[in-house]
Amino acid sequence: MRLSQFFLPTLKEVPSEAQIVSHQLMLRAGMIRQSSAGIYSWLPLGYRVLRKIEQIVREEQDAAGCQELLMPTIQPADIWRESGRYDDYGKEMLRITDRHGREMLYGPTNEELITEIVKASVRSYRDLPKLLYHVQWKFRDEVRPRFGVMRGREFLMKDSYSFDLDREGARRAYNKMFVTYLRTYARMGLKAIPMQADTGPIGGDLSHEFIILAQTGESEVFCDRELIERDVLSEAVDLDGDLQPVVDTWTSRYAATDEMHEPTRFEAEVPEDRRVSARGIEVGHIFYFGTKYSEAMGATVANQEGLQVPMEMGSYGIGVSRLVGAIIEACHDEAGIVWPRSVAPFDVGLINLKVGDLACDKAASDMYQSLRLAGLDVLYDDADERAGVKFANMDLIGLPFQVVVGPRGLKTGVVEIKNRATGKRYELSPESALAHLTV
Ligand code: 5CA
Repeated sequence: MRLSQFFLPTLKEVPSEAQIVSHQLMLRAGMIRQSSAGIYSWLPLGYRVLRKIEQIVREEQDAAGCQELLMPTIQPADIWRESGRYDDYGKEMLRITDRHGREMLYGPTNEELITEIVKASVRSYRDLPKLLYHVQWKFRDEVRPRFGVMRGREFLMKDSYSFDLDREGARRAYNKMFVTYLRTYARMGLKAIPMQADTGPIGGDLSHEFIILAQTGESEVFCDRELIERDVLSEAVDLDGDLQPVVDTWTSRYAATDEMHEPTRFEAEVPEDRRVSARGIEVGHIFYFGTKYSEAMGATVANQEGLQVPMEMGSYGIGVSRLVGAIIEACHDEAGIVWPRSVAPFDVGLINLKVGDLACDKAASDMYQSLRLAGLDVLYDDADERAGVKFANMDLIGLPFQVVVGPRGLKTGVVEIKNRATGKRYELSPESALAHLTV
């Protein structure tokens, strides 16, 4: 993509309405624009990141045998009356009446709708287990939407739902999602720690929040340092095997949000030098709630004895749009965003320092072609701007690598590569630069 053609409305000033760094940087880097309180448009740069995150979430869900479908954003009120949540949900639910006077709502979550779908076609224990998910916009009329996409009113969530015959089956599904979540966040360059959690309006008696540590986190969290130091991606797990021992290695160590924190237990179980108390951002939440919805909505199957039993269910959410902000909270410096490679909007920012100079134009354009041929996503700064502005903008949008083509370097046949995360710079021939970036 050529910067001269790209829609990237960056801002020089820090917008006054933005209190936290991720919100400031998302506005400054031209990733989002507010449409009304807690509701945002995703501009091209931001949308690229959102899609990358979605893709990682999808790949890991698919690997766990979870099947993707798509449910609508608008739901009928009836099914929420059946589950008993229509009144309980209160003002957070956006209620709508259609032209025929039918009561509808903009879904804040999908337990009812998925139960309705599965109930209509699953009749026997032989049809189970089922693990289904979608990635869809939700609406919650939060009292205080704030921190940009971190606490929005309209936000993108991945929500999965499991249906099993019995508790053991439901536990297997829960464990599968537990392990899958750890991998999902690790692939985004995040360390997410599962913490025992309150179940709130979703209900149930087993629940974990996945929390990443960041100074601006909304909740205070307490955990054992060993959980932070684990390298999830290097641990091989068999998703079809018994995952309980793996889950136990996480849940046997202390980790709790302030709602669930027990100071005396924390001190008894965790040696002083390993006690971490920090702030955290909830990037996912998983629930086992058994037959809460299936019983209320009559979602039963025939078991091996031919008896009708309500299905055992769980639901599993990931805050896809919140993750964009959360990743920035975890990955930035004074100059701007520092994207982990796996979610970066482009792999490389190519800067032509002297647009209009024949040698620079040719070298930059050749480099642009070669990088793209090698399969990299490149943002090519071909705009006629001062070098200082170009560097500042590239640092702000935080692409993992910058390649700088300038007249001085070209005289000795080199270009410069800058690693955004480490700040290290290398002067290399264009061929070596290409090799360096495509390993
Ligand atoms: N039905 C369950 C699981 S599918 C559910 O709705 N869980 S939840 O309420 O915990 O939401 C799942 C995730 O969505 C949260 O962990 C959080 O990361 C994200 N989320 C929740 N509310 C918001 C919000 N207002 N803005 C942005 N993300 C949100």
